[in-house]
Amino acid sequence: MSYISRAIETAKSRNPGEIEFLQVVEEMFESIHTVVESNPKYEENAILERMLEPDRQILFRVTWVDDAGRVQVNRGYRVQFNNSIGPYKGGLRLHPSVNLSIMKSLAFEQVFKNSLTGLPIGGGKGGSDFDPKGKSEREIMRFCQNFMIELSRYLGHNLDVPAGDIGVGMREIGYLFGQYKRIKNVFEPSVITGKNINYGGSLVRKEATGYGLIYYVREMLKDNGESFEGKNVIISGSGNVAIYACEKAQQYGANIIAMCDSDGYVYDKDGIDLETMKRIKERDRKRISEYIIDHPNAEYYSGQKGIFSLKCDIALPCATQYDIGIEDAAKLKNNGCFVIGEGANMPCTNEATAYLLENGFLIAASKAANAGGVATSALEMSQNNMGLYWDFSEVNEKLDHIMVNIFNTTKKAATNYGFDKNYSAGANIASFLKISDVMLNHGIF
Ligand code: NDP
Ligand code: 2IT
Repeated sequence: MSYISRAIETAKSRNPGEIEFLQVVEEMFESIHTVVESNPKYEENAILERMLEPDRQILFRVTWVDDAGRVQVNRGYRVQFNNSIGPYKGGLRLHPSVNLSIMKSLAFEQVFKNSLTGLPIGGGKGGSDFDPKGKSEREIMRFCQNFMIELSRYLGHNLDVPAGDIGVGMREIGYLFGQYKRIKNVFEPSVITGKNINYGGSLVRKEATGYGLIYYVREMLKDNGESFEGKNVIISGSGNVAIYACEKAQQYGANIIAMCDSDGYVYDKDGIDLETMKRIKERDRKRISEYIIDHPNAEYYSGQKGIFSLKCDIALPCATQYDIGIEDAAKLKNNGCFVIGEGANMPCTNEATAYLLENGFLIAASKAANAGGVATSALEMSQNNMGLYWDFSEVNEKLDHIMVNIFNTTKKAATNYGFDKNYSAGANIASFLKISDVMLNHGIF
């Protein structure tokens, strides 16, 4: 049995039932087979076993009181996976589906994603099974404050720096930062990113994941003699990542024909009106079904999955993990789609990814393609530490440059290791080489 196979078996026996975590491990390890098996040093130094075990997994109770005066209990998580190249860095997710396996899978991915940005950030992830849907603003504030009471023990600008993810945007970051400031009695802006610009946030952080995704896909298209111009695009999700992916793709001449939330999807053959979408989703926090009130020519269908049955050239899954299964992948192929840009983390199952690659799809893998968010978080930390702030175009140019670099890095690794147009494998190899080099050759144990 090869070293990789044994490491996967160890992961399975140590983490029984952690389906999501084991999926990301297998996906990563499959691409690094040649690298690992060609150098005995990896095994001699137990590199894979060290990479598989988070430095620390923190689980805690969050107690808060709802508007009716009832005491509520949720579970809080922070997985500090690996800080070989910088402080733990990664978002906080508030969603009822949150569990330890999902947290670990996201934290594991974050380690490698962050290394691709070229910036000094390690990997972590956190969150809670708290469901923000249907909660009042005061309830969300009380939850965030109580969550931070415990989380604050484990944070610090050189230790662990969270940010947003599903269910956590600028509003929640404000509640979290405000509570941290009260507990620690210190104004420490680089302890959390995604802040409002009025108290230390960075311009472009809000747009960064969506814009960065489009910059990466632009490079991938260019590499294959293609562009966004005139392409029909579907975007799953209508949150932070989806909205700014839509904005930038439209600026590049793409026609965004559909977007969704977890209830259903909107199909607008004339192209999604982004201002309406921002009003419904960002300002009013309503359901996407309201879109057709202003745009009666558009169509609304309940059930989010149907979005992948639409005819399109490019699909940008920007909602959540494992959104695209094998059946969705087959529908996309049969309808002429040939490009997948992963704005969400791990939006394709391993089976779907294998099928799409076999069928010649160009895939911009999440760990590379959505790294613009965390990269801009690192730029926010730099600005906080310098006490000096850049204007929109300066941050945007830096982001664009970082995404071009990430594309070139992933392409080069894919080419060097015989994976041709499989940029996902390139992302896995390049990030593994960087983290393992530090752990193997530079005394970072
Ligand atoms: P938001 O909370 O802003 O938006 C999430 C969107 O996905 C909503 O439209 C939501 O619909 C939809 N959705 C559909 N199905 C689900 C589901 N089962 N669980 C959760 N959401 C669902 O989150 P973001 O846009 O920030 O994040 C989207 C994805 O991008 C996630 O995978 C996240 O990890 C990833 N990501 C985010 C980054 C960031 O900077 N924010 C950076 C890198 C990756 P509904 O409103 O109905 O729940
Ligand atoms: O998945 C991600 O990269 C994020 N949610 C952003 C993390 C960050 O620290 O900005």
